[in-house]
Amino acid sequence: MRRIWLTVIVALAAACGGGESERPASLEVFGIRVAGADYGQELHLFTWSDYLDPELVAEFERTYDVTVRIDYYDTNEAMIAKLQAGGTGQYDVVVASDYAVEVLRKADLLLPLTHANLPNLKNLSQRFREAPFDPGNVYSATYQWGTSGLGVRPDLADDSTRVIDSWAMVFDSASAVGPFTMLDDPRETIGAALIYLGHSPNSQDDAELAEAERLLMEQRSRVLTYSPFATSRDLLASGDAVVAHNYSGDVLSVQEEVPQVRFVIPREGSIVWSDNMAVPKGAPDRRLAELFINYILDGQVGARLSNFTRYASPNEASVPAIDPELLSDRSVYPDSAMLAKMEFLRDVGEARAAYDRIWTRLRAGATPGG
Ligand code: SPD
Repeated sequence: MRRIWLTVIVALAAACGGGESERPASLEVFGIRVAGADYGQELHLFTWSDYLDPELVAEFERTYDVTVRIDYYDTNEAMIAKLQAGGTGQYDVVVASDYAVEVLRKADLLLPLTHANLPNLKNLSQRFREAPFDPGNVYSATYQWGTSGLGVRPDLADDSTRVIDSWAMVFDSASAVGPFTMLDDPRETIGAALIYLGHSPNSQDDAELAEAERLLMEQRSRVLTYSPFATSRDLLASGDAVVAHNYSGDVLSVQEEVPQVRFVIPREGSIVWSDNMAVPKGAPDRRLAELFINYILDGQVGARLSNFTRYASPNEASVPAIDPELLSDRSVYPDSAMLAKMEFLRDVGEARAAYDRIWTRLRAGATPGG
């Protein structure tokens, strides 16, 4: 029998809503007691696509007698633009990456979390309770974390002995091993170029940014496509791309269909990131939002989430139930030597405009600096 039913203590009081609803007057589950009258019927979630096990959605819906409505996005920039254009009132929970939490917080678009409603926050590991973009989880709680790097098909490479753990496979034409894609994500792709050149992916230095732009412009004619992570994943699976710049879990999820697929964290270093749950200002149902966040932070739920997404869990209580193969995969949980070469993206403040200009010129086919 599912663990949830072992732990639920359902008050036997009459269901609310004149007997029409199955919802009990109060219930205690996932570490928190809540009155059924305290929250509404629908949770509105805004998140990355392919990032939530449908069985977890169904369990949350059954447990709290609610319906979950989900909208998806492919980049933080698309999510931020929608929230800035007045979308905050449409969503109860938004999943935002590290630097995007900073951007949303500075734009005053987030509500502080009510810690009394989130007993499972204690399950987060220290690194995610004291993350530099939101120390003390004032506005956000980590959902999953991962790394960015290169998905590779050694079985289709021009010469499999030339497959190396380096960004050179996409930035140096002499090291290419076949058609490749880059992420249609400004911070990730400009960040990868900066790292290959030996700079920080958070650089705010004009000369370094100009150098990265020149590298990306030189690379442009060789890029098969700049694509969102899901398209990159599919192009790797179909074999149209032999190398695909992408996120760890989305590459590893291809292995079920194509076991030869590898995920490589380049030796020059890369980006490590976290995606985090937050409640936008104007959220229709803050209480329900916090029930959802607390649910995801449950140890068993967090493990099921990682086993589904193939991304790393920030939840210490999840570790015993995570697939041991995932836990021991150093491309999912990099060792300390590799982590030392990786950086979280941060909000670059005023330099955001420079990144935007580079990206617009790159994607429009304009000349550098023009
Ligand atoms: N399938 C969902 C992938 C989510 C990846 N988040 C990446 C954030 C990188 N900044």
